[in-house]
Amino acid sequence: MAVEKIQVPDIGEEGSVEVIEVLVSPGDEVSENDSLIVLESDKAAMEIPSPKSGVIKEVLVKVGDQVSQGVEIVSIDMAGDSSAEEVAQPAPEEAAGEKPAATAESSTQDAPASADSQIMPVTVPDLGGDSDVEVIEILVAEGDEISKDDGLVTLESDKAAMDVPSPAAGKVKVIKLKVGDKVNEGTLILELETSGEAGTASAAPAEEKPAAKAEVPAPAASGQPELMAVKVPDLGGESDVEIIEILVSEGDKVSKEGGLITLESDKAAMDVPSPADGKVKSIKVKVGDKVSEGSHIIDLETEGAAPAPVAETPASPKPTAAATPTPEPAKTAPALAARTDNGSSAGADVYAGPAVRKMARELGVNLTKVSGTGSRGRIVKEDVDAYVKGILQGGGAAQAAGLPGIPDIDFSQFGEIEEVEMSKLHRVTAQNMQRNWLNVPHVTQFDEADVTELEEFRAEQKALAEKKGIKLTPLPFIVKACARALQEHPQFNVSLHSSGTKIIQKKYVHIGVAVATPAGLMVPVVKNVDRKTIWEIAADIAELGAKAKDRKLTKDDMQGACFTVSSLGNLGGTAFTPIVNAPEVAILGVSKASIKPVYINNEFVPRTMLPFALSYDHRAVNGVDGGMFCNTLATFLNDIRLLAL
Ligand code: CAO
Repeated sequence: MAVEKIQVPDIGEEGSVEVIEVLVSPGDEVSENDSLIVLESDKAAMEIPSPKSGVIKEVLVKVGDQVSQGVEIVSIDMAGDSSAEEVAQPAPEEAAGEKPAATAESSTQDAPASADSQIMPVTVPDLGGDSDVEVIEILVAEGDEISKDDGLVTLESDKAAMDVPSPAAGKVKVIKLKVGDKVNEGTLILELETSGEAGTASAAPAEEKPAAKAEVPAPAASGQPELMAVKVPDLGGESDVEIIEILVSEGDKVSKEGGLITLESDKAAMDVPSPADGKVKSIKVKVGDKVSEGSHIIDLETEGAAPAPVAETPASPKPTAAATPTPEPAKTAPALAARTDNGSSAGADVYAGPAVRKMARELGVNLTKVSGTGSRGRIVKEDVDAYVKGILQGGGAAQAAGLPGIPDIDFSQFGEIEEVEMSKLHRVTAQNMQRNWLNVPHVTQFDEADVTELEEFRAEQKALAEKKGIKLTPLPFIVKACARALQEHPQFNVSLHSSGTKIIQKKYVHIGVAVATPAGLMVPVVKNVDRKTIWEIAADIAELGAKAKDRKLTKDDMQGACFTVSSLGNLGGTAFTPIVNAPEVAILGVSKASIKPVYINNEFVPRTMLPFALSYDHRAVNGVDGGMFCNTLATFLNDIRLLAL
């Protein structure tokens, strides 16, 4: 029997670290890489794995002890030198009829042929500088048959999202992690039952990975501002990786670990974190540049305190190579070599960097629902902000109500297609329409006005209108009539307060006029309609319509409407149901006037009838009010002399 004392390996910490948990007791059988104790410093918690299989003889530390590299943790009876007595003492799993862990018994007593199965502990590989990284998804289940390089778990730090690939093909025996666990290099992920060949092949001693070189010269702790050249850290074997986002500007104050730039290869996106607190002095790169390890990206003015180098390999427990006949963990440096398109709570198949994913996860945003406005449709932080804002303003009612989304369909299976990016205006309009449709309990009432005299009067004014350079259409009359109806029915000139306990009564009358432009729908606002003449309103509509089409509307042109008129009168149609432009509570949809036979004084007479539809928010206005508003509107349009009073 060989008893060996297991010591605290290089944990990359200066000074001693507290033992916060002892995970084994004398008599426990442990496999290599089973955790023995948990240490915690002010930077990280880390599990110290056993470099050997065997039976714990004695535990040499207790909770609360301060330990450092070289301190003895446990003494262990080496499984490889087990006595005959131990061989005769089967492990509990064997007694239960299960295959034992990959102990000496299984390789000597059972004398497995190369095809026999072995248990391979799979541990978290080098995390490329990260520690305490969260498990956000377990990609396999116990009993799953998996292939080499299949993703096992997805880890996500604030710098990168990464899958840990399987180092071999096999069957998942036991999963040792759960979602939410924090892991470091060496943490046991699962036990994999492999064929004898696979086990033998992977039992080669793990090649010790030299610590990555510091990319940033550590300035002396002078207390004076120092200029630090921040360089791209180890990219896990990737080079010529594209910069897809610069996350800071010159003059910005940044905190240590705050993202500076986002890189993206064809496999993953990662943020390069700041190695220290400081101020961005100058940015040496731009979006689209290709960088590799060591590329100079930013000059950072620090306070002179020596910061940790950016790419220094993290403090992580690592059994020494010689003492660790462990199956070699995946050598992928996951910071960049990992997939990011794996489904996760943060969003499946989305084009977004780790910082954005983290932000989304923290806010509970499903990134598949967010439209990206970054280059090539990449989702940037502003998109998540806008999405959340939309939800807060009611745009997420569908999600909140648990309505199922509309699935994306591959239409190319039915014929030729082309994907066309929506303009920003189109996207905003779509979002607002959905928000209004879902939030406002709509009622639409239909009516018509006899505009025979209005049209006769308009025809009479044609020459004068031309002289004034104004095109006198029915619209300014309609807008003016709406203003008068709003004054007579002030319950339409309100907005509902979000508290649901009060309304905001408006004493001004500004009316929006919907204008369809090639870029999308805009609703410029004619201000103080109640105080303007028909000519002034006509001139305002013409000016605002032209500005909308030329995309010259100002913010002021678009704000402050109490009510909207949407006219399709130039096109035709008899009726449509406009959507209330919340926070307004009503909208008028106007269709094309036409000559109709109207029964007056016991006979049918030809009259020009203007069909219109009033949609309103039934929370603010009831049906009787709607009917009265329509009557008033029809009365004013019927006899436009009333508008002059
Ligand atoms: N019934 C019959 N004819 C009508 C009418 C109606 N309800 N409304 C307008 N017309 C006529 C006009 O009189 C004009 O004909 P004439 O030149 O013979 O007089 C013609 O239709 C075109 O009018 P217009 O669209 O140029 O002018 P407008 O004042 O009605 O609209 C504006 C102004 C800015 C809204 C317009 O330029 C425009 O963009 N119209 C398109 C309609 C639109 O975008 N509606 C938004 C609907 S999306 O919800």
